[in-house]
Amino acid sequence: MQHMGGLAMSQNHDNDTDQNILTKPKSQARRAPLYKVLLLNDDYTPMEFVVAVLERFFGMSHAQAFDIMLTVHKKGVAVVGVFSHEIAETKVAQVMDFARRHQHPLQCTMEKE
Ligand code: TYC
Repeated sequence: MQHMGGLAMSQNHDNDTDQNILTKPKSQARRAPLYKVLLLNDDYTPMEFVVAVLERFFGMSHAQAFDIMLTVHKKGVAVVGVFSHEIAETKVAQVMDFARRHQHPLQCTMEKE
Protein backbone atom coordinates (compact mmCIF):
# COMPACT_ATOMS: atom_id res chain seq x y z
CA MET A 1 0.00 0.00 0.00
CA GLN A 2 1.52 3.22 -1.06
CA HIS A 3 -0.20 5.67 1.30
CA MET A 4 -1.98 4.26 4.34
CA GLY A 5 -3.22 6.95 6.70
CA GLY A 6 -6.11 7.97 8.97
CA LEU A 7 -8.67 5.22 9.52
CA ALA A 8 -6.77 2.56 7.57
CA MET A 9 -3.76 3.02 9.84
CA SER A 10 -5.76 2.81 13.09
CA GLN A 11 -7.36 -0.46 11.98
CA ASN A 12 -4.08 -2.32 12.31
CA HIS A 13 -4.90 -4.58 15.27
CA ASP A 14 -1.56 -6.33 15.09
CA ASN A 15 0.49 -3.42 16.36
CA ASP A 16 1.74 -5.37 19.42
CA THR A 17 2.91 -8.54 17.75
CA ASP A 18 6.59 -7.81 17.19
CA GLN A 19 8.42 -8.13 20.53
CA ASN A 20 5.03 -8.10 22.43
CA ILE A 21 5.68 -4.54 23.49
CA LEU A 22 2.03 -3.69 24.19
CA THR A 23 0.82 -7.00 25.65
CA LYS A 24 -0.46 -7.11 29.25
CA PRO A 25 2.13 -7.44 32.00
CA LYS A 26 2.88 -10.94 33.23
CA SER A 27 0.86 -11.87 36.35
CA GLN A 28 2.71 -12.42 39.62
CA ALA A 29 3.86 -16.01 40.13
CA ARG A 30 1.43 -18.05 42.28
CA ARG A 31 2.77 -19.29 45.61
CA ALA A 32 2.67 -23.07 45.87
CA PRO A 33 -0.26 -24.05 48.12
CA LEU A 34 0.55 -25.26 51.65
CA TYR A 35 -0.97 -28.21 53.49
CA LYS A 36 -1.56 -28.73 57.20
CA VAL A 37 -0.66 -32.15 58.55
CA LEU A 38 -3.13 -33.17 61.26
CA LEU A 39 -2.79 -35.80 63.96
CA LEU A 40 -6.04 -37.32 65.27
CA ASN A 41 -6.79 -38.64 68.71
CA ASP A 42 -7.89 -42.21 69.39
CA ASP A 43 -8.43 -44.26 72.55
CA TYR A 44 -5.70 -46.87 72.02
CA THR A 45 -2.42 -45.45 70.71
CA PRO A 46 -0.05 -45.04 73.68
CA MET A 47 0.90 -41.47 74.54
CA GLU A 48 4.63 -42.34 74.40
CA PHE A 49 4.18 -43.66 70.86
CA VAL A 50 2.63 -40.39 69.70
CA VAL A 51 5.45 -38.44 71.35
CA ALA A 52 7.98 -40.65 69.53
CA VAL A 53 6.18 -40.01 66.20
CA LEU A 54 6.32 -36.25 66.68
CA GLU A 55 10.02 -36.39 67.57
CA ARG A 56 10.93 -38.76 64.73
CA PHE A 57 8.94 -37.33 61.82
CA PHE A 58 8.36 -33.70 62.79
CA GLY A 59 11.68 -32.87 64.45
CA MET A 60 10.11 -31.80 67.72
CA SER A 61 11.91 -31.76 71.06
CA HIS A 62 10.55 -34.15 73.68
CA ALA A 63 8.83 -31.29 75.54
CA GLN A 64 7.28 -29.88 72.34
CA ALA A 65 6.15 -33.35 71.26
CA PHE A 66 4.61 -34.04 74.67
CA ASP A 67 2.69 -30.71 74.54
CA ILE A 68 1.28 -31.39 71.05
CA MET A 69 0.41 -34.99 71.99
CA LEU A 70 -1.56 -33.69 75.00
CA THR A 71 -3.34 -31.12 72.79
CA VAL A 72 -4.46 -33.92 70.43
CA HIS A 73 -5.45 -36.10 73.41
CA LYS A 74 -7.59 -33.31 74.90
CA LYS A 75 -8.96 -31.58 71.79
CA GLY A 76 -9.15 -34.48 69.35
CA VAL A 77 -6.87 -33.05 66.68
CA ALA A 78 -3.91 -30.71 66.20
CA VAL A 79 -1.86 -29.33 63.35
CA VAL A 80 1.63 -30.82 63.65
CA GLY A 81 3.17 -29.03 60.68
CA VAL A 82 2.58 -27.09 57.45
CA PHE A 83 4.32 -28.25 54.27
CA SER A 84 4.26 -28.38 50.47
CA HIS A 85 1.88 -31.00 49.03
CA GLU A 86 4.70 -33.46 48.39
CA ILE A 87 6.31 -33.13 51.83
CA ALA A 88 2.92 -33.30 53.59
CA GLU A 89 2.05 -36.51 51.69
CA THR A 90 5.38 -38.01 52.66
CA LYS A 91 4.91 -37.15 56.37
CA VAL A 92 1.38 -38.62 56.37
CA ALA A 93 2.60 -41.81 54.67
CA GLN A 94 5.55 -42.14 57.11
CA VAL A 95 3.31 -41.73 60.18
CA MET A 96 0.61 -44.07 58.86
CA ASP A 97 3.18 -46.72 57.95
CA PHE A 98 4.97 -46.43 61.31
CA ALA A 99 1.65 -46.71 63.19
CA ARG A 100 0.54 -49.69 61.08
CA ARG A 101 3.84 -51.52 61.64
CA HIS A 102 3.37 -51.06 65.40
CA GLN A 103 -0.29 -52.04 65.18
CA HIS A 104 -1.59 -48.74 66.55
CA PRO A 105 -4.71 -47.10 65.10
CA LEU A 106 -3.13 -43.62 65.01
CA GLN A 107 -4.47 -41.51 62.14
CA CYS A 108 -2.65 -38.71 60.33
CA THR A 109 -4.19 -36.65 57.52
CA MET A 110 -3.52 -33.50 55.50
CA GLU A 111 -5.68 -30.61 54.31
CA LYS A 112 -5.08 -27.53 52.20
CA GLU A 113 -4.31 -24.55 54.42
N1 TYC B 1 -5.74 -40.80 73.57
C1 TYC B 1 -4.54 -41.63 73.62
C2 TYC B 1 -4.45 -42.31 74.98
O1 TYC B 1 -5.14 -41.91 75.91
C3 TYC B 1 -3.27 -40.81 73.36
C4 TYC B 1 -3.22 -40.22 72.01
C5 TYC B 1 -2.78 -38.91 71.86
C6 TYC B 1 -3.55 -40.96 70.89
C7 TYC B 1 -2.68 -38.34 70.60
C8 TYC B 1 -3.48 -40.40 69.62
O2 TYC B 1 -2.92 -38.54 68.24
C9 TYC B 1 -3.03 -39.08 69.48
N2 TYC B 1 -3.61 -43.33 75.08
